[in-house]
Amino acid sequence: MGRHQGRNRLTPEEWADRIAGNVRELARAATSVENRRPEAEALLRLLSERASGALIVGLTGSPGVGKSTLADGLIRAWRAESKTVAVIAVDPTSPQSGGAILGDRIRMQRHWDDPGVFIRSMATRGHTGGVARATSDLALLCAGSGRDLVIVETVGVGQSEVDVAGFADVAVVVLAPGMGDDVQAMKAGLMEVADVFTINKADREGVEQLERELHQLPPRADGWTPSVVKTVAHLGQGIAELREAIDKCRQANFRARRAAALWAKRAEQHAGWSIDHLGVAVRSIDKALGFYRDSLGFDAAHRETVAHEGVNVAMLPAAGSRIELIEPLDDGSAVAKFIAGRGEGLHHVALRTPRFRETVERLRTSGARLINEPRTGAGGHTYVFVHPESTGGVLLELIEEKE
Ligand SMILES: Nc1nc2c(ncn2[C@@H]2O[C@H](COP(=O)(O)OP(=O)(O)O)[C@@H](O)[C@H]2O)c(=O)[nH]1
Ligand SMILES: [Mg+2]
Repeated sequence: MGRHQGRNRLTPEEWADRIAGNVRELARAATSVENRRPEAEALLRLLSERASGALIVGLTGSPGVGKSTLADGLIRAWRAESKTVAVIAVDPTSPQSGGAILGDRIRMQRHWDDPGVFIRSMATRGHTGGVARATSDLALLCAGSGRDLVIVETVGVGQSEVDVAGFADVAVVVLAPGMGDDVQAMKAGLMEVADVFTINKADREGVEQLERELHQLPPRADGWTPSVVKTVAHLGQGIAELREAIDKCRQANFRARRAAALWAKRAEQHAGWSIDHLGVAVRSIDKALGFYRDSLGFDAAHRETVAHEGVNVAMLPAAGSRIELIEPLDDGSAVAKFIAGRGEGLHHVALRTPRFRETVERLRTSGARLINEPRTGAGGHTYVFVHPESTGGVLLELIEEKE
């Protein structure tokens, strides 16, 4: 594996090892991840491929219900067993006012000198780039670098900017009596994401009412019945029960499986590249279709004449990718010359990449032979051809994957 250009020119493997035991290295890596540095991509790709024993818990609820105070309680419970913790607090307030983040800091600051606790606050307003992506990337970083517990604190449920349910192993929805959280109104969103309900501020009026409403929720489609736990977070009451409920849900494992699938998808996205199609040069598309359509049963989904390339093409969806049959319009076309020289057969491989411009630049600096300047085709996609002499003997088409 090649050495990346990033931190001290470490390989992603070396970098990952360094982060594992060191909270300051983790903080630096988190900054690279947030800034979407290219070397951080490589690191995340590596971490997403590694098995992780981390438990990712989402703490979601309205501002002020006590999420940070609960996080603090969970940190203490895990630290009591010498387990390491990371907290990612996503805050919708502006970085200027900083209100709740300051609150988070104060509530969790008792851990500031504990290297077993890593806390990262992220303001959503003023944040450049996708917060959802940054959040799941940070969670992946913390989980993949060996933290035992990763808590992601977010506001809102279901339709929120950061849908923690998508990547958490256990999604805890935090409610408090008298906070104006209308269970009926939130029902649809709650039903989808809550694995555990916590009624925090259980020292207040209205707990029973809220509890009743939660128990009246219809059963979930996947058969899981969310537990309902009562806590008084600032007094540490109910934390043990909350932890138990989290563990029970984790053992049920349905979410872990879902999260694993999501991580796999994420890893794929990191790689980002895919085979868009394989181009096969043929003398006659109609004749070739006799095989691909009639014998193999592929549909010719799309046929088109690309005049400036001097070809007719037919696209056949095949095994998650596509086969492009290419037939020369006349003897002057490059494809006609290809067939005359080499015979019918594999003409080019087309790769799709989300890092198109970056890749073209890299090809240029490395001296690869580009056949054309990047241009935009009829379908609106931008592409460039790389000469076989640079690619190991096959014409390569690079296509931009638009994000
Ligand atoms: N009465 C009471 N106050 C609480 C409880 N839990 C947290 N608080 C207080 O509620 C306020 C908001 O808590 P915080 O954890 O910052 O809420 P967050 O915005 O959801 O993170 C703070 O002043 C806490 O001390 C609780 O169980 N009972
Ligand atoms: Mg908070």
